[in-house]
Amino acid sequence: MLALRCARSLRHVQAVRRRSSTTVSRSRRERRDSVDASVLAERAAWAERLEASPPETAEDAARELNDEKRFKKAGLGVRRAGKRGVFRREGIEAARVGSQRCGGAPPPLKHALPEVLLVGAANAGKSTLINALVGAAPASKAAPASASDRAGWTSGLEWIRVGAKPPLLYVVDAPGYGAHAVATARERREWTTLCADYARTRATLAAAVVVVDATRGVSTEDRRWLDVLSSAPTVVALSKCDLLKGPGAVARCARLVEDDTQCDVVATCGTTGAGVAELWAKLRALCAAVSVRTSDPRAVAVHRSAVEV
Ligand SMILES: Nc1nc2c(ncn2[C@@H]2O[C@H](COP(=O)(O)OP(=O)(O)O)[C@@H](O)[C@H]2O)c(=O)[nH]1
Ligand SMILES: [Mg+2]
Repeated sequence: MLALRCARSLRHVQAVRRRSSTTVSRSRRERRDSVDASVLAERAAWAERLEASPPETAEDAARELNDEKRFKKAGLGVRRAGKRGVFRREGIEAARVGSQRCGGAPPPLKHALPEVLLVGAANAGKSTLINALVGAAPASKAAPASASDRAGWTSGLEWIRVGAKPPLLYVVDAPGYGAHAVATARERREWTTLCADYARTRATLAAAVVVVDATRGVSTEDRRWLDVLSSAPTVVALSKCDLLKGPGAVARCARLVEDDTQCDVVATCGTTGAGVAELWAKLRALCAAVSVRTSDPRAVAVHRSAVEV
């Protein structure tokens, strides 16, 4: 009976894969325990929804194609082979300055600066996106956030100072949620409490980014976090958009996620840096209100590429 059900679901995934505009199966780079059956099922369902939502008019189709071209051009350039491993369009100095584990206290910070929290499912690409935000190519020595193909790698809140002279703001990386995280149920519960407490009580929280994996769409937990973060200005970053295939898929995916979340959505790709300039521009706008509170106008001056848009 079980074998029959497995074969049926495999046939279903294969059928979706044949006509899908996103990655449905597990790639060779993805770990079996981190991209498990539940993730594959989410991918298949999301791929079907993307397929079933073509643009309504020719104008919409043209707009989708245009957005897609813009997105592809927006990468930060080919990785430089040099030891610093930055994108060709260089970033900003950044360093990990402290962390908070479950049951621990927040780290003492040298500067009172606005903070931007990134939350999202485990393996959604939060740490990679933070590195791209500061211009550090994946796996480079310059990368301040630790990324991994293991869902559940980030196990506490991590403060990353963006900018050095002057420091501009802190980006806070968080452990991911979701049952596929390679962690015990207890660890996952503790992470949820840690992040929720931070989100509810942190006075310097200026803005939040909910990272939604473009191959999986918006999950129930993403929605729950959008609720938890309702008191902070929030933007949704669509990650892994390089894995979407077909004409207009990125724009269509962004449109659907915008409908689902009623939030501003920015399409990004942490491995090429595409979309980070737009994300900075959004964050700059969101932080503007808080910079009044912290009375530090430098706090809203951000990544060079944000100025270049
Ligand atoms: N193709 C692709 N893979 C990505 C992207 N961002 C992250 N990844 C991969 O997804 C995995 C999880 O990334 P990570 O940043 O650690 O996710 P986190 O758990 O949300 O912090 C890693 O293997 C990354 O290389 C992206 O934009 N495109
Ligand atoms: Mg991480």
